[in-house]
Amino acid sequence: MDALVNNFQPLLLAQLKSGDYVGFTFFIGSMAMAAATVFFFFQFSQVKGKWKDSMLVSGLITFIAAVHYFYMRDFWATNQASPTEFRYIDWILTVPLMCVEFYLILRAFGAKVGLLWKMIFYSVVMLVAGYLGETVFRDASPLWGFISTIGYAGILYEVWMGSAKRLSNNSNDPILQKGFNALAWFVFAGWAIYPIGYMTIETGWLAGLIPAESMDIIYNIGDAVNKIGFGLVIYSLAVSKSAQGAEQHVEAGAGKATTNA
Ligand SMILES: *C/C=C(C)/C=C/C=C(C)/C=C/C1=C(C)CCCC1(C)C
Repeated sequence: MDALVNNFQPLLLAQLKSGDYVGFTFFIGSMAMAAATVFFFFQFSQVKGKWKDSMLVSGLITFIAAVHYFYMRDFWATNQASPTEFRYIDWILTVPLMCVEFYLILRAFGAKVGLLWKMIFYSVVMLVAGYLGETVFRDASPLWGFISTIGYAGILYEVWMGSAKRLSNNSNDPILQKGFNALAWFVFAGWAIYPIGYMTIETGWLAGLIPAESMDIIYNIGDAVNKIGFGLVIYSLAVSKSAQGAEQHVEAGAGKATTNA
């Protein structure tokens, strides 16, 4: 029996200890992401046409996060240290997918792939700089945080003032605009949670004010708010637009019936 357990030791997950609150938030994060994924994939069949693409991407974002959270929880429980690599690999996959969500909802109103690439480029600058500031150049974390913020500002500019905003304005579609504005608020207020976590590291501007252990808690809260919240906005937009499409269909059908009669 002992031999059996020992053979399978590498497959057993590290246990969370009582009082390990950071570990708890990793665990809750993995469950929340998994539950959200099931929800988004199940709702896939409830929406019509191109809205299925948007729902699929929402589900992929939370699915990728769920898998990373599973690994991050284990890494944390084993080492009691931040799973920085898993964290940034998760972000480098999911943040561009969030840019894809913007592109998908604006595509019908003339969004070009160029807009998508521009937003992905800003995301990469933001995340690569953040990673370097947390790892290789930790002593100079404020400088790398600043470079990262330039990438973040680029995304903010696109969705609040740039071409993405203009496409939304020109759409003359109140449902789309409402959804777009909600997503823009997530990028402005929700994404601003992350720099707060970053600044708690020992070379950061908030070092001493907020304990450094809170970084992962802050990132975990940010991920739950942003990945699940973003997906729910897309879901409600997709459902409203699908219902509207169905209504127009019925109206068109009714019109035809009258003409025929
Ligand atoms: C699902 C994951 C998301 C939405 C991650 C977003 C991450 C950010 C907005 C990170 C931003 C950062 C800065 C603006 C400066 C400091 C370094 C970062 C990478 C934490």
